[in-house]
Amino acid sequence: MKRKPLSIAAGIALFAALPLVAHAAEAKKPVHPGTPEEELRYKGAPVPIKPEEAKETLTPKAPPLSAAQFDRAKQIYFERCAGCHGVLRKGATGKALTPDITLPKGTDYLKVFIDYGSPAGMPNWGTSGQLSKDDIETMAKFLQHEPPTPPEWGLKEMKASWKVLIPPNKRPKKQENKINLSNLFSVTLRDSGEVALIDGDTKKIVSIVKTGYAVHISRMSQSGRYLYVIGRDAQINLIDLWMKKPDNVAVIKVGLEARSVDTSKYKGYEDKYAIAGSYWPPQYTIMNGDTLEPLKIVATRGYTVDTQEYHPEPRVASIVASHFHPEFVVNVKETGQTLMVNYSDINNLKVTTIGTERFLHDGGWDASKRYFMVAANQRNTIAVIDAKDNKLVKLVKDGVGKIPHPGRGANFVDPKFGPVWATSHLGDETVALIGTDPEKHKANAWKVVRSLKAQGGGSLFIKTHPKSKNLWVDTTLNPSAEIYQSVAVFDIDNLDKPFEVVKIAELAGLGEGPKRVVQPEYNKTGDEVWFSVWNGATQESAIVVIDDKTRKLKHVIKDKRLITPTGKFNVYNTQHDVY
Ligand code: DHE
Repeated sequence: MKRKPLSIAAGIALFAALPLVAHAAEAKKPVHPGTPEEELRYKGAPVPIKPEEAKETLTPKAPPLSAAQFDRAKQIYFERCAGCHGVLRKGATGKALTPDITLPKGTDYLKVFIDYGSPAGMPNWGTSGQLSKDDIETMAKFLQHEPPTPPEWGLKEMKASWKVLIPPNKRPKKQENKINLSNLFSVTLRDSGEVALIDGDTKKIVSIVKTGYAVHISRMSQSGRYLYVIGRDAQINLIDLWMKKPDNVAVIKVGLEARSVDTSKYKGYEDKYAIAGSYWPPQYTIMNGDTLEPLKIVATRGYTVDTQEYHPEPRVASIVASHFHPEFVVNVKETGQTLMVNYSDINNLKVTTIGTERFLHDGGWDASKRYFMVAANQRNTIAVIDAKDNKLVKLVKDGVGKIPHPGRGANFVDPKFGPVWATSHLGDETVALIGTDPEKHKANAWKVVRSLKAQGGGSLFIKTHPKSKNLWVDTTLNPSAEIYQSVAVFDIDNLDKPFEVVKIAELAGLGEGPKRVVQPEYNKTGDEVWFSVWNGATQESAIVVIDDKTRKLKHVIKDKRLITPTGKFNVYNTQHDVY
């Protein structure tokens, strides 16, 4: 059946469209009565599961729906609602919407809720003009039926999607190109489903490699040879950087929706295994590092850390590779469990489950790479995990701002408080500096020692480099164009000094469009910092390279192939966890 397009932009990922839509609608009606726009933008992403794949169960007591209405409701639900409420409606950042809750409320109540939204975080889909009266009625009825369940994705499905394009014995024996690989950048081209490999020395595009839909992040193998890229559709592309022109050598789909990938980094296991976490099905998969052959799939369904109730859909958020043990650190969002997955014997898999905090999202190592600092974003908490002793050190709450979003965070030495790891926030303008040295600065360890005030809320990423004295903070999702098109930079040696604003988008000299500035990333030597100027898919985007010392423009990378650049991953810094 031909689907009716949704009102915003059919077929386009809602998140991708949001910056444009919000830009155009800035002066119009608020999309949301009670939740800041920056927070809304981040939550409201569509789920790439095809609605027709989800199995329907009609609930006898629920109001009837025609087959066409049911299809329409599934489509709207996956595109608009599942990102917050979960595919199975068991609740994630949004409330649970299972029939035991929705049936007693009834159609009229649910209609009002969908139409007007709520101060707790529900968008006003009706009064903002995004859903029609008919759609609202359909959704109110649909929510009283059992949630349609997407299919599982086990070894059979993974193997059917798995292709080794060039087997390891047919690959180069040594680097066959002249690129300075350690200063190469893998750049996410979000809406074209590609990554751009850019030579950090010449600033030229070396190759554009096809990847999954709405490609998300890149990670490096320990040796620096293999690049792993994951898309929201859970496709992983393995790229061999030694080839004359770096390209895909293997590909697999580990589920229907995913965000994270990493590789084994412990001594003796370099490049041996890869791991990917999925949002749907809720699971992680361990694969062969050089072929992506799936070896072990482990479900993350289970009990929440606090109320200890069963959650059917706990999504896998960030994953990092431990430097202290042959382990992956796997952060399970909805249950708030951090899993230390030991890969030394994957047939007899040992997993240490560390109860941390619900809504785990992104995070990074402290400078010693012993402590993993992960944001439980909806709990305004940073959980500190000791990867040597495999235990929770602290849930840092006091002084953490609203919705911490560190990316991997930033490590530097505060002149007064010693080594710190820092995060900015989606929900407010603060930057929290947390002490990370329990040996020489014990009194400051695992406490917010300083809270800086940056430009505003809507920050996604923060970055510095061991050789730099600058701390860069973006504000990508701030509602004000002046703020989201520029970044704040602090002087690490003088943190009391006001920050400087650098107008990155203006420096790019682009035409029309939102031109959101996102994710600072350093080059290998730490003397340049790169920013994406993220424009609409049909508009010109750019990468702006700033000289870190002078904070002045060094170079603008423009190319018609640079479509919606977002994350950038310098090979050396990603390989060695330098941030
Ligand atoms: Fe991301 C990291 C999930 C939206 C750019 N993002 C992550 C990680 C997770 C995640 C779990 C940590 C991976 C790890 O370290 O293993 N991101 C999600 C979402 O669920 C969310 C909120 C909504 C969605 O539908 O995906 C989301 N993310 C975005 C964006 O819209 C961003 C800004 C642009 C884009 O390209 O999609 C975006 N996310 C990034 C980037 C990183 C990331 C650049 C890696 C940062 C780093 O420095 O490592």
